[in-house]
Amino acid sequence: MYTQALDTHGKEPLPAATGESPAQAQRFQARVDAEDKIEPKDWMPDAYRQTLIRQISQHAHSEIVGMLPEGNWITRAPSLRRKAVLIAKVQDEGGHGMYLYSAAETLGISRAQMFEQLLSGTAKYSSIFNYPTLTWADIGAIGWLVDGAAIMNQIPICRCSYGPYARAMVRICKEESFHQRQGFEIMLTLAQGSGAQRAMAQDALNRWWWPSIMMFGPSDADSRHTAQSMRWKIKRFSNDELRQKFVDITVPQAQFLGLRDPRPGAALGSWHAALSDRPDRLGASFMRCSRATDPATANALEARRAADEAGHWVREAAAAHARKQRTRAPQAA
Ligand code: FAQ
Repeated sequence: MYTQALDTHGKEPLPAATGESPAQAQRFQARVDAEDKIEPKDWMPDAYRQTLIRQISQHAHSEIVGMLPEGNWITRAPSLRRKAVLIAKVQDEGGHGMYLYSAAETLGISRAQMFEQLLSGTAKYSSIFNYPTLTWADIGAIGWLVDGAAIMNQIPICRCSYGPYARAMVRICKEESFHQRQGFEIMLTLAQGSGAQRAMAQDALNRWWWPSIMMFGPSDADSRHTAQSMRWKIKRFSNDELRQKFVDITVPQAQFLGLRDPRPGAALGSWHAALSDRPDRLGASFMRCSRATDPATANALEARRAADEAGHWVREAAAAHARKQRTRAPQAA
């Protein structure tokens, strides 16, 4: 019943659904204001449903695409311990994608539709996962900065108004917290190592710093969805508020590691100064990188499509096995 409207993927201004009266919208807002959780069977405005589908599916896609840059390093991890930890982390990210797809499905969209939107490039995912992982230090920087930014953004979502999304986030945040610590530990080991290792850690910070602060989305002035999402308590803080918190926490960590400010001649702690230093970094290049037409995005999507095609026979075999089990079970009983 809801799927007809889903082709818009939350981007078009939605007409009021039949029967969506101002009184209903007011009652809904009152529940949100009273911190009630909205559950799948509750009435909700169509635009609320669409906003959630857009955000949760983008979030799920980010977790799934985000497995790729780290997955590339599993065979090259420098010790058995690091390999085991990285395998566990990558597996966790896959699990996060699955919880989130399940949460989005409660809104009336199917997993197949979400995958189709990812593979066709109509759905977005966090642009950070289009950047290459060149050295082992990048795995440290991803854990420390990318998972660190993810936690900063996602802890408030544990209190978001939509029950299934809020509940999925509780476990995800616990796991992301472990991911952040393992990344920081890699950075600490490198920062305390040889000159070459320290240089590798510094180079990783220089390359991942900007993309990680872009994870919070465009600046508030350019954000399309923040104001309404905050009214609905899907978002609790604006993009710039969260970004500033992240900078405030991360800068002392960089100093503890003995790493230098990645921006030549600028104070690392000042996000606003950073914006005025290099407005291009957050503006045009960020939006370009999040579009399917960007070469890095196109490559990542091509890799996903190839993986989807290569895995087709596995899904078919699993479905055939499940069918066989179902027909055998009653006979056995
Ligand atoms: N990249 O109006 P806003 C992770 C788009 S999980 C690309 O501010 P909103 C775990 C946005 O979609 C990381 N596009 O939008 C991990 C919108 O496009 P549209 C993912 C971006 O939704 C770690 C347009 O810009 N986390 O890292 C990005 O209110 C390590 C206007 O933006 C989440 O998804 C971007 N970075 O706020 C896995 C958290 N940012 O649809 C593996 C949940 C924005 O209008 C390894 N999501 N855009 O065409 C959110 O909190 C929000 O969706 C924001 C964006 C804050 C990301």
